[in-house]
Amino acid sequence: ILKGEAARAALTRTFSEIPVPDSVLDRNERLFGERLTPEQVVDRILKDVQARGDDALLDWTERLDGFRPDRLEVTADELAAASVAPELHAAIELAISRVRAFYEQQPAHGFLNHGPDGALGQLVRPLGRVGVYVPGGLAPLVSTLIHTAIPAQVAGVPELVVCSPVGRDGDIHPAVLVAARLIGVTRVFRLGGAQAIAALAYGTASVPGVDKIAGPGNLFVVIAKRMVFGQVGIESLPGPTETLVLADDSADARYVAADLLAQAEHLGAEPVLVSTSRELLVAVQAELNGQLEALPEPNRGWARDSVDARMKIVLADTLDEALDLSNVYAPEHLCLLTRDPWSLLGRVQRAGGVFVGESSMEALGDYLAGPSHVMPTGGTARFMSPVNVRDFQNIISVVGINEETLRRVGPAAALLARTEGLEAHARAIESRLNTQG
Ligand code: HSO
Ligand code: ZN
Repeated sequence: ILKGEAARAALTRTFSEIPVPDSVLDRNERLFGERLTPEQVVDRILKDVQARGDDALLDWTERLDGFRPDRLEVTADELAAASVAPELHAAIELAISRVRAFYEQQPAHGFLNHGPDGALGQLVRPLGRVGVYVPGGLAPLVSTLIHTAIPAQVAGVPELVVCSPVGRDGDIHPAVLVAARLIGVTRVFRLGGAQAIAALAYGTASVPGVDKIAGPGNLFVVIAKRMVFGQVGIESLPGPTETLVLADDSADARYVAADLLAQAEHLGAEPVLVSTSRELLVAVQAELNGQLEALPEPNRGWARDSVDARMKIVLADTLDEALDLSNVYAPEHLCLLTRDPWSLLGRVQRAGGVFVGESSMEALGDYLAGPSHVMPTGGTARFMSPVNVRDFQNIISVVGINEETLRRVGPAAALLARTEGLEAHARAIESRLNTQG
């Protein structure tokens, strides 16, 4: 149990490169005959896709994912034929409609104000084509497709392109295809990893290049996104997930433990518990062990790794100190399990999402509470926001100054231009000042 300065130090993030597990280097050695870093592998993939297009996509998919798809693109017929059990179909529809209803409330319009200066404003336009990466390795993340594509669609993006690696059973999970169809995604490709990011960034004969790529991914996906940024927009670089549960003595230890474990079962996750009650901390630790044992494999193993390797337990003197520590940590998810959670909201400064009270568990937010579950990780909540409508729009500034205003402010602009040594700028401004009025 951490306290005071030690707690603050444990929750303060320091800059770190993405850790590369030995297993990745071992695998690279097997595949390439040398211990290439992930950056070196990604660099090869990006260059090859740029040079050889679809052939490179097929070759890398075969080499890295162990299969060679007959066709990269899911056909319209396959998309139409995908089906899941009726209850699951209804759950997907419910999630889509709730996420859509949430983003339809986000103010996202421009303005054009005709005033004494003339007209000044911002036009807001949707991006033309957005690529959504849907991880598929360990779990088919149908929710991630919904939580990324819907805000883009609400933004007005007309074309959504989805890339997802095929799972163990040899194809993209039907639930992902059904969600894509219900959302109205234009095109779906059986493509994962860095090669998918390369395809979306550069475009190939079969995969259209996009304006921006959204959605989380594994180490190789994140590295590829970093490398293509600039060529194409990147919505974020989500890393391993983290949750900070802030609880007082009124919290139910069973719920606290359950929420920490829901977090812990994500690979590499960091569960954090901050409480003002030592009794609660002790009770949660006992609960946690019990609930962990009761989890089936492989989830138990994943959760145990997160708990053993990364879980932090903090005792705070006051709720104020607890909030202060949370703001330092800037968690992706902040769960408030206190007597009066709403009273704390005003003091939350940095977090991806706040989950207020017992019936708003983070796991619900992962699926269908409303806001996207793609939230800033790793302390990036200091400067980033959850995926939202604005990520998929651009703003065009409108300048429509009238003559009268030009006469008033033009001389100052010309002076600034000369200060910068830019004589032609000054003359462009003054040419109008001399001829007018
Ligand atoms: N909690 C994860 C997202 C997720 N959970 C998807 C389940 N499915 C990262 O925020
Ligand atoms: Zn989750």
